[in-house]
Amino acid sequence: MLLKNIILSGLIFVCLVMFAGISFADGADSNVTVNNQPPGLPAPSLSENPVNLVPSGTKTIWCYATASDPNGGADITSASAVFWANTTTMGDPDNGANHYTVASCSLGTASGNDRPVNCSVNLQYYANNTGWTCNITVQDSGALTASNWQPFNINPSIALSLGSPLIEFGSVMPGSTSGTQNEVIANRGNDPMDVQVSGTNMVKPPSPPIPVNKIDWSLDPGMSGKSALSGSPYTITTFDLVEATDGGPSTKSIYWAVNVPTGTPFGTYTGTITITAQSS
Ligand SMILES: [Ca+2]
Ligand SMILES: [Ca+2]
Ligand SMILES: [Ca+2]
Repeated sequence: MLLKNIILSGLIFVCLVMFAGISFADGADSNVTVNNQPPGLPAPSLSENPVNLVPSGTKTIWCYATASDPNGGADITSASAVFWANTTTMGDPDNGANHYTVASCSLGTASGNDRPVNCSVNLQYYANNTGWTCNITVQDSGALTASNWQPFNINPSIALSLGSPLIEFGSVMPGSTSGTQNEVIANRGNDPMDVQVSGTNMVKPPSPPIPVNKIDWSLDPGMSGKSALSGSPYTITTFDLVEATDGGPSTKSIYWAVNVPTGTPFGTYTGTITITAQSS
């Protein structure tokens, strides 16, 4: 009986060792190396194409795409973009007329392997009217990258601003000519421009008006080669005012004088001179 118990105990003991031996298999380590895979990027889209600029201001456009990464969308950690006119190359320095770099684009919320990328840029009003390219580059946490690009166009923008809303000829004796007044025209578009000028009679009812053709304009401060203003628009085709640059606005003056006919009653006469921008 005692021997049986000893043997039984021994068997039980052996069984426990075997059981314990099986349960030790739960502690084995597992190990796999997941490789970093490069991100992917489809051709981006533009928020507007062709782009219509804002005269005198900046126009914000977006170049955007949904990047993906086999390691999950969150593996995409940064994005940058370059917008350049086809008169330059991607590596050229930035310039408001033709080249913009966006060092850091915004990344959307990762979803599965995808992550939206949005690159916005503020284009100056003098950004060239030509073909452009937007290139986006995304990078993952392992510094692997993907790039893609999309062409787009910027429309011509023809616009001007006036240095003063009022041309004051001052006090003039009947039968004489006013001093010469200067109106500064600034090119607020992205292409060389001419101007069209027209005017109205200067009036002070019930007095007879000062006829519009008594107002002269010239591109010369000495009024040489002056022309009489008319109610019909006249295009000054030699104006040829180039577009602005990063260095500042591009301006040119038109000079004005009025000849007051003899017999004009005293008082203040007012009229309108219209100056509009034209494609040069
Ligand atoms: Ca990756
Ligand atoms: Ca241009
Ligand atoms: Ca011209």
